[in-house]
Amino acid sequence: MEIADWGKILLPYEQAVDELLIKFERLKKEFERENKHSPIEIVAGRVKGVGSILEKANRKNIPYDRIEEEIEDIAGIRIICRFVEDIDRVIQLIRRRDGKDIFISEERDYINNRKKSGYRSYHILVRYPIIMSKGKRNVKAEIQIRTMAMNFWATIEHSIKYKYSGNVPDDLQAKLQALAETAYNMDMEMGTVRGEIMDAIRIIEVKNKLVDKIRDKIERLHRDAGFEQLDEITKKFYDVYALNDNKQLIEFDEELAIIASLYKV
Ligand code: 0O2
Repeated sequence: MEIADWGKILLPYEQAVDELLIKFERLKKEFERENKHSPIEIVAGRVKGVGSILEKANRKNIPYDRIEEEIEDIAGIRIICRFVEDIDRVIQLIRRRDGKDIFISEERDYINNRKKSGYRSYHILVRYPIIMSKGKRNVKAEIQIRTMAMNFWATIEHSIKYKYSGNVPDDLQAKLQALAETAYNMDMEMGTVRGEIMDAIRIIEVKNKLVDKIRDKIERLHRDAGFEQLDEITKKFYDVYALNDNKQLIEFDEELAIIASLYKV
């Protein structure tokens, strides 16, 4: 395998990551459009760098000409969730696509069976078909699903492992294992106030949507119907907004709807 070949080799992986990113982003949008809590908070994707691929091949004694067969995470997607419960919902969403646009080859549950390092995450290994100019290719990809707390821990631990080239001193390793438990306990605690957090998020989302509706009505009244009392209505809007009460915003929006119908907007 020539070093100059890598650009070409990685092309299908890049395409798979791009397509999968779009698909998971669209799923997230679907939930948001329906005013439902999205189990997907953040989606990220990357194609492993050549240095990282070679390092993994050396670490696992994989001959360079077997890299594509043996390394499962050249294409990687990471889905970050707010709550541990959301991880299960994401797994179900992916399983529902199995055999359609995604083909699951293996699932690795490092949440119930955490790694010795303390690492927690749910991995789904898939084959993802892409169409290139020369035809179809099934690209291997790894989807990692984890909470924000698990991700925070994994990011920190990854950098430390990199700094010590994998030979992390025992005391630091023990500290990291303890921190992994702290992160997991936080996830568990968050789960107990999930309802409260979701209510708070919903209130903010409703408020932001109301503000957009009100702004749009005022804009149309001014632009399409020559409504002139802009200063007055703007002041009233800011006063109502300052009350921090969605009911007042709803009433103001209804008043505006009456004015809009009088102006035939
Ligand atoms: P990168 O740089 O994130 O891509 P191995 O790599 O030997 O641990 P394997 O067989 O490739 O494991 O599969 P596994 O266990 O499913 O792990 C694949 C990926 O999961 C890793 O890829 C990491 O991203 C993540 N991971 C697994 N174990 C740990 C861990 O202990 N700590 C952290 N921070 N991440 C982990 P890469 O290629 O190792 O790294």
